[in-house]
Amino acid sequence: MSTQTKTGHETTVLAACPHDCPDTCSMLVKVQDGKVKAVQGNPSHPFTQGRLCAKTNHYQERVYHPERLLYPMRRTGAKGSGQFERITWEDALNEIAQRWRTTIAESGPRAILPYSYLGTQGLVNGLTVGDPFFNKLGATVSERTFCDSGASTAYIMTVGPTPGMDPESFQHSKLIILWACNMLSTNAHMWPFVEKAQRNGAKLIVIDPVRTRGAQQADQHIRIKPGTDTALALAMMNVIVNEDLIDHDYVAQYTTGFDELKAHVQPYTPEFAAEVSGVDAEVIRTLAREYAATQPAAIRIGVGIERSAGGGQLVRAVTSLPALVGAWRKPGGGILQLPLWAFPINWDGLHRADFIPEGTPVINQWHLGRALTHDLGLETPIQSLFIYNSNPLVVAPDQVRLIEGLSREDLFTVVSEHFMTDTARYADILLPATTQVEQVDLMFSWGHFYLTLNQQSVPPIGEAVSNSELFRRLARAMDFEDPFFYRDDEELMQASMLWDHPAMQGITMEGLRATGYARLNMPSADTYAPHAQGGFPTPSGKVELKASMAAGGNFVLPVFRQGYNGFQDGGPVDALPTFHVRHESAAKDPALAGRFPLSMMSPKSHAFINSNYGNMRRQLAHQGEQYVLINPADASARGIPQGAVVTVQNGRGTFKALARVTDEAMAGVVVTPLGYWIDSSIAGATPAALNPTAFADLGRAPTFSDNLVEVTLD
Ligand SMILES: Nc1nc2c(c(=O)[nH]1)N[C@H]1C(S)=C(S)[C@@H](COP(=O)(O)OP(=O)(O)OC[C@H]3O[C@@H](n4cnc5c(=O)[nH]c(N)nc54)[C@H](O)[C@@H]3O)O[C@H]1N2
Ligand SMILES: Nc1nc2c(c(=O)[nH]1)N[C@H]1C(S)=C(S)[C@@H](COP(=O)(O)OP(=O)(O)OC[C@H]3O[C@@H](n4cnc5c(=O)[nH]c(N)nc54)[C@H](O)[C@@H]3O)O[C@H]1N2
Ligand code: SF4
Ligand SMILES: [Mo]
Repeated sequence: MSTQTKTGHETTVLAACPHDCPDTCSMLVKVQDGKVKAVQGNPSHPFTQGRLCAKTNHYQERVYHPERLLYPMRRTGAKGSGQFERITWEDALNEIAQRWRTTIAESGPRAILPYSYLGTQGLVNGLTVGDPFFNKLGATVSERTFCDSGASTAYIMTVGPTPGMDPESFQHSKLIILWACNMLSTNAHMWPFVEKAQRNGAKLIVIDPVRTRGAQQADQHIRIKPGTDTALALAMMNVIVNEDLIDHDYVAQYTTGFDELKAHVQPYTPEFAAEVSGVDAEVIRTLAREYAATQPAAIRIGVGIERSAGGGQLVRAVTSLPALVGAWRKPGGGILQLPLWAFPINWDGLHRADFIPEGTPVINQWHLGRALTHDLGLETPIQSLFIYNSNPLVVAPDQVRLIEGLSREDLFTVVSEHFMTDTARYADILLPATTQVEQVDLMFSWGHFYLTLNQQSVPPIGEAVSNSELFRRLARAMDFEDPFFYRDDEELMQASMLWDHPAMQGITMEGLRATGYARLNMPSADTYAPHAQGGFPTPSGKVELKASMAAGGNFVLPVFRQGYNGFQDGGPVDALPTFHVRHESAAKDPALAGRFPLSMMSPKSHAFINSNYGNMRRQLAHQGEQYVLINPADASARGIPQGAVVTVQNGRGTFKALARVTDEAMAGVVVTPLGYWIDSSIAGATPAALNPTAFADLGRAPTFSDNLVEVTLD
């Protein structure tokens, strides 16, 4: 297909879905008379296969939404009131530059904090777009461990930054475990490959506290108490080792630390794991035996896996399993974490960490509420906040303190957004951002091996600008001289990849313009078995059952912190995968568990993507009002009928939701989806009000599944 196909007055543009979603769909945009009429999935793309999803099927409704922010605005009412007046771009930029200059003169640039994540995922407008600017400015560094930081740290400690399995190769698997992965909602385009394997006789096992859509279609659903999976994984190893189900040759040639692991897993018997996790000991034994015997066996871990005190060690344990049984030997065997590692991205060039002045402090983004309310003991308190590509009031924990911090009269806050989000309401200056059809971008994927080009379909609407243009304007306003800050989007795309890398062989911008996407130069999924003969990118070149990297202590990968390197937070790390009790549990804090006996999780919704679409009618109708899944036993013990308004609370906060009494939730666990806005909530709060700021053991991941609450009838 060419870049643009014309039929009558209609043009089809090859584009890409912008969202922070593993599927990175190739999107066809239908344009008529300068307006987007419709979008659809590209039928020729091997992963998209012609379908988008419930979130983006009608992307044009987001683009032309009557509440889109189209002009810069200045706050006129109280913070949070949402009252703004239109101003010019010139006024907005002058005001920002003048405020920042005053702050820098009085307190230094560290009093300025950027806050961003993945409103859009493109290499031009996404994760790193503002990093060179803020690094050069000398602002405090934002540590963005929003997603997969704990799992990535653990995975890299075990097998190195390998792409791992090709998701398309799951069709060749004989046994598939979806481990804390809600695939039918969060990674839906991978499902056909899983389904194909299942049709060919593979056994599909889902390990999740919730009876998800996938669990309902699985051959076996193993229900597990949140945050206890490490015990299960270690007990699987215990069985595999003690019943001698290991692949001796693979273990001998391609792993380190096996003897120590063997001794280490002895106390983790199936009985021990059953007691901790609620999974029957016989179920664990059978799982271990089947997993070892049925090759090639594949494990897909979701991001939800990392969100408890011991989430990092859990990923260490699960990532160790394939090597023990030789699962890596054939296509369709091994583990899939982030295929992102396959993409030769020019991270150093994108972040420009070399601009960061020595000694610049770092604030983890889960601590924004604490940072803004002077609870972190910062040497330079934060006086100005610049938020783009993120909606912290919904996605970050500690909502009550965050509102308090954002309400500070002395805080100068700028927000770049599509909509007046809960966070945007607290801005002093609001800046309008373009949507994907109004900009160009080059997209990596963290769910498949295709690089995708998003071409522009229509001109920017109103005075919206892309994030890349925003940072060019800010550089000009702050008198940056280096031409680096003024590169156009074409140059930015060129600079974003390491084009000489073997994985990019045969891929050109010209080619991408013609086809929209290209598979990285890798073997086809039918033959791809990257570690059939070892070759792991770890210090030893082997699977490190005993991790040599543990010696350096806990760390956060530079990609999660504006490229800032050389950091260890000093916390000790177990070299062998070890079970840690949840922070919030009867075992650790009986008094807390007495007051708040239910475990709350706030995973992804089906119809929103994080908090995107939480304000849109179609997706709200699909998703229903904010609800909480509660098991019939827990509901009846509290006199809660179906559909009742309930209050969910703990020591950090309270929110209200509609009770959905269902055994989709296991007893003792309540589940409430992420993405609803405070603005449309029943009582001015969302689950984020209850979420903890505690870190998991590795990579400073969040602990949203490690959260005790009580639910009462209103
Ligand atoms: N529809 C939709 N799709 C999305 C997103 C979205 O918001 N909506 N967000 C995108 C993003 S940013 C991400 S990171 C991915 C995340 O994709 P996933 O990781 O699949 O999604 P989550 O909802 O975070 O968690 C997955 C599952 O983990 C389970 N879980 C939670 N804690 C535990 C535990 O301790 N043990 C076990 N075994 N299971 C546990 C949850 O019940 C849930 O079913 O999805 C992406 N895709
Ligand atoms: N309770 C709970 N909290 C979670 C999670 C969970 O499962 N449960 N998941 C965590 C995970 S995995 C993730 S990835 C994070 C997600 O955290 P975020 O990436 O902050 O999530 P979003 O809510 O999607 O916020 C993105 C915002 O960017 C805006 N935006 C979109 N495109 C653009 C653009 O081009 N320019 C600008 N300037 N703005 C744009 C959108 O309108 C939206 O308001 O949330 C984390 N928080
Ligand atoms: S949100 Fe995900 S599944 Fe939906 S169109 Fe975008 S990339 Fe595809
Ligand atoms: Mo995420």
